[in-house]
Amino acid sequence: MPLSDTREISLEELQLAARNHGLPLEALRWPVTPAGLHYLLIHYDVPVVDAASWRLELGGLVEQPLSLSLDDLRARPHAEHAVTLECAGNGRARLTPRPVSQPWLHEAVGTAVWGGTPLAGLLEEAGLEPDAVEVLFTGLDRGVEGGEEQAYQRSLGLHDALMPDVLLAWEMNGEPLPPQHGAPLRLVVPGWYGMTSVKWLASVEAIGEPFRGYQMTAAYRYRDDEDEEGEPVTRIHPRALMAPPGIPDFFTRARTVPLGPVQLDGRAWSGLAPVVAVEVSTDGETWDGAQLERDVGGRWSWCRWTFGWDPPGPGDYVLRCRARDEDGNVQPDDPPWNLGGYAVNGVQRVPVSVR
Ligand SMILES: Nc1nc2c(c(=O)[nH]1)N[C@H]1C(S)=C(S)[C@@H](COP(=O)(O)O)O[C@H]1N2
Ligand SMILES: [Mo]
Repeated sequence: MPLSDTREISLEELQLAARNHGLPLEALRWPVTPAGLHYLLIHYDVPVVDAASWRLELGGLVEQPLSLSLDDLRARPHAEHAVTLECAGNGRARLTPRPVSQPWLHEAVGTAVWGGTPLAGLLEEAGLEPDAVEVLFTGLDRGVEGGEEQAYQRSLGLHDALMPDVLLAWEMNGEPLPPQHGAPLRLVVPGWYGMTSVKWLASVEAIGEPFRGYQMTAAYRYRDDEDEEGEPVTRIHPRALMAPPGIPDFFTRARTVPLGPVQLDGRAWSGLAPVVAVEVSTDGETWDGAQLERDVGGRWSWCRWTFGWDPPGPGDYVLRCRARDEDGNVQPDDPPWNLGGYAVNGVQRVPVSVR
């Protein structure tokens, strides 16, 4: 990924940002994100797919390859999970130097109720051959990235592909998938950064060697320079976000809050382990615990947090929040730099003016 030393966002970055919108932070107040407010990340073009003639080809190292229409899939066991998806590049835009790609600030997140059938059931039905080591997912979308023409493809090791909550999903919030979210069928891998959840699925293939495609070996690796092999980006690191209080300035989005007690609120999640604490700082020095509440889903969806704040007087404040999970992962103030700008989960700062 090229790097930029200037703070100015280029027209190419703006072009990506206008296609791939984020969650407006006030939409953190919905337990389940309405489809149109959920963030989007589309590497190439949204493909136009005729759902009536579309089929999923499930093959490779299996005893019984399957070719499945949507009706065939609907005849399989149905499962639903509320899942918080986050783009691995969330937070990238604030790095210096800045990896030039989709310039996310904080907002590449959303929670939807995904409905479909467990992938494990279909792999079992097809019967994995003993020499299968990974499952490869291929989307119908094509493009050029890093100079290579390609279909969007990602793989998962067998252990991860067989996790019971991994879905082949044809529904989002009880409706058929919208085109931009992967219609007619997508993968949903709970707890993992979004790139894993391949949209517009064409095929699912059991393979005998680790897949070395662009999205596995060139993109989505933690590394400091191109020559390093690096570590793969997998599960979502903890993050808490605040729905900014008060009202925004149209251009700067700086907040104005009337003097008096105010309830701060937001969401927190981690794909590594359940969130156990959210702390809030209103003075830049001390941290106090927020109330946590699970108002949607189970392990794979974000929690709501609330915090009562009574500002000591009029003035300018910087509000901050941070999440900690059960494994002790906490959000750093300044996360380590990496070439792709992945998992940049630094603490959110929300300047407010109390009047
Ligand atoms: N086929 C395909 N699947 C894809 C992508 C893509 O560009 N093509 N983008 C991935 C990335 S990087 C993310 S973060 C998520 C975004 O899912 P959403 O747009 O439904 O929020 O989809 C993933 N699946
Ligand atoms: Mo992403």
